[in-house]
Amino acid sequence: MSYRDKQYETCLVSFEEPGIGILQLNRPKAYNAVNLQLLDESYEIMEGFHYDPEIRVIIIKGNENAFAAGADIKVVNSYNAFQARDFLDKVHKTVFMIEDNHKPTIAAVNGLALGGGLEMVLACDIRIAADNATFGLPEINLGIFPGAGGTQRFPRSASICIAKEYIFTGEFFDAATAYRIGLVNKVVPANEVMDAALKMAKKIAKKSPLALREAKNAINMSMNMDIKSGCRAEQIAWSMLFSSEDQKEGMAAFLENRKAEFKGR
Ligand code: CO8
Repeated sequence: MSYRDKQYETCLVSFEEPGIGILQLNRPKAYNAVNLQLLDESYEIMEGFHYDPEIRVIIIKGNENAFAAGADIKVVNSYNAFQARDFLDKVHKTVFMIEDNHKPTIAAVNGLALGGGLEMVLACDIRIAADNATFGLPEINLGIFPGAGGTQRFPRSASICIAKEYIFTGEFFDAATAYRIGLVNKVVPANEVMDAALKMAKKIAKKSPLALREAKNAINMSMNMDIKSGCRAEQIAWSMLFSSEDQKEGMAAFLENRKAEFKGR
C-alpha cells in the first residue's frame, strides 16, 4: 500500500499544491518525543516522498508546542548498550533519509526542538523558526550526549565553539539566538511559520527538480569532501543536467523572455 493511502499513528501526511508533501510529527501528549514507531513511520513517509514523482518539496513540522522533544526517555532509559546501538541505527536511517532526500526539505519549527528533535531540524535543508521556538541539546543532563548527528551537524551549521558550548552546558536557546548562530534561515511570528514554510516551498517547487536534486547533493557532499573532489563531483552533476529537458526549457525560456515550465525530465 502506498504511503499516501496509509494511516499512521505517530505521524500525519498531507499534501499542498504544487507538489508539496507535509510530514507532521504527531505525539502531542509527549511533545512528539521520538520512539521506534515514530522513527519507522517518519522513515516510511520520507521514503515515500523521496520516490514520489509528484512531490517536489517537503515540509516537516510538529505541532504548536513542539517540533519534537528528542528521544522518548521513557523508552530509551532502560536500554542496554546493544539496544541503544540498535535504536541509533534506526535514528540515523531516518535522519539520513531526511538529509539525503531527493527533495528539498523545510523544517517548520514551533515550540520545542530539543535533543533528537533539534537533530532532525539540523538534517533539513532550510529551517524556519517561530519566534517562540526553543532549541537545545540537553542530553548532557541525562549523562549522554547528542547521538542523532548533533555533534556533526551543529558545528557545521554554527561553529565548533558554539556547538561545544550548547552541547556541554545543555542550555536551551531561543529562536533569535538560533538565527544569530546560523541554525535557522529565518524567524517569523509563531502563527506564520507554516505560511512562511509554504511560501518558501512554493518558490522552490517551481524550479527544476533535477537541478534541485543535484544542487542539494553537491552541497551536502561539500561537507564531507576536500574542495577538489567536491568540485569534480559538482562538474559531473552540472554537465549531466545538459541531458535534461529542464535545462533546455530553462535556457530556452530565458532566451524567449518567458517563464520556464520545469517537468523534472
Ligand atoms: N521523552 C519522553 N517523554 C517526554 C519527553 C521525552 N524526551 N519530553 C517530554 N516528555 C513528556 C513528559 O514525561 C510528560 O509526560 P507525562 O505527562 O506522562 O508525565 C509530558 O511530556 C510533559 O512534559 P513535562 O511535564 O516535563 O512538561 P514541561 O512543559 O514542564 O517540560 C520539556 C517540557 C522541557 C520538554 C521537558 O519535558 C524536558 O526537558 N524533556 C526532556 C527533553 C530532553 O532531554 N530531550 C533529549 C532526549 S535524549 C535525545 O534526544 C537523544 C538523541 C538521540 C535520539 C534522537 C531521535 C531522533
